[in-house]
Amino acid sequence: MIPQELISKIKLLAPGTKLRKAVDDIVLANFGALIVFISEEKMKEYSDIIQAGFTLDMQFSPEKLYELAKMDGAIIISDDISRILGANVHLVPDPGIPTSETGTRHRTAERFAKQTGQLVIAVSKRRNVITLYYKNYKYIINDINFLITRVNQALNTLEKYRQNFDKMLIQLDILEIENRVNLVDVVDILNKGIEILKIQDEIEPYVIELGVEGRLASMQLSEIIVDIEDILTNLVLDYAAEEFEDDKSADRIIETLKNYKERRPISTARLLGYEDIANINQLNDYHVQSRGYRVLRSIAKIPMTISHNVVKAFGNIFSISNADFSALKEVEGIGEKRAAAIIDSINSMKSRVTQK
Ligand code: 3AT
Ligand code: 3AT
Ligand code: MN
Repeated sequence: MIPQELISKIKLLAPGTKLRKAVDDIVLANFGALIVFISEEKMKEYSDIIQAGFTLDMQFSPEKLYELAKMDGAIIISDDISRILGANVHLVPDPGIPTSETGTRHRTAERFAKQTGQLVIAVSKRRNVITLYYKNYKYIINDINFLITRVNQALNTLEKYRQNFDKMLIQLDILEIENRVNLVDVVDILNKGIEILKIQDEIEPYVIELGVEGRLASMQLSEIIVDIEDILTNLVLDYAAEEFEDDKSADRIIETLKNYKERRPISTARLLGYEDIANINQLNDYHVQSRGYRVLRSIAKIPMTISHNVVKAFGNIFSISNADFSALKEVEGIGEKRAAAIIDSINSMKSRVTQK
């Protein structure tokens, strides 16, 4: 996983930014560059390791950066990328700082970033590679075509996973209405949803790195993911062995599941609080009842506090699904509209039962 603080730096260099335009031109012209990002105040602070060269103070533009890259030495740019502060500068970071690079430009870039904690970009003249150094991180900017292929592959996988997830949800609706849910059904759908979130986490940095080139992918991604997190939260609220007071506790369980290397049905069941589940047979035969949060919140769009009242009044989705209009309306916060929304949701679930 790429850490968030590094992702924010990768973003600065994404296609569509002025900085990327300049760097792409430098690569095309086979120039090479060493670019340091630093605030004016910090420049004074580091006067011993940023030496000589030309002191400049002009507005940043990709064209100017490109022209300055024709010179030897490093180029200094303000860390908000608004001004060019210097060019033809010699950097002398502490030679005692370890570096794995060989060329002087890249060795200098890595050491400078480690010593100062600032962002440094090295463009290799020989290899046409853009490398970003920040603190102790080193990140080689990916080729756009590689990124696009990779992101599209992941999106295809995600779409298939989502279709499966939706099928499982419809199946769960039916089981809930018929009061035939077993723990294994819940655990399987939870694990499938977590897989989807994991793939999303994996490709998100690439989508960010793609910048404007990744806009379409970004839209597709949010389209696929939209409500997954909410559904998973509600599933945990519905089926955790012990009733939770709020979303936070449920989300903690989802985080823990995400961090598991592999998601096994039994360990997921245990995480939900079913600690006596020892084998798959037990999991398959363990009858559970939904409290009803998913149907109330995700399908009928009832707010949490009021859903909570409904769950308190009826206990589980099976009782809610058999409650009539007037019984629902007696619940605090449920008026005509919300009672109707709940009944509509239940009816559409019931119609699937008869369809199957
Ligand atoms: P040119 O006139 O461009 O040949 P220059 O004095 O402008 O020389 P550059 O900054 O272009 O020098 O560096 C050219 C190469 O010299 C780059 C690097 O391979 C080598 N070089 C520069 N400084 C050192 C150093 N301290 N130790 C080893 N090699 C160095
Ligand atoms: P290439 O992959 O060849 O572009 P490199 O890491 O092999 O990069 P070189 O030794 O070939 O690096 O040096 C290339 C240029 O990098 C020379 C000089 O313009 C710049 N450079 C190298 N060291 C420094 C430094 N300490 N400060 C400023 N500029 C430097
Ligand atoms: Mn070289």
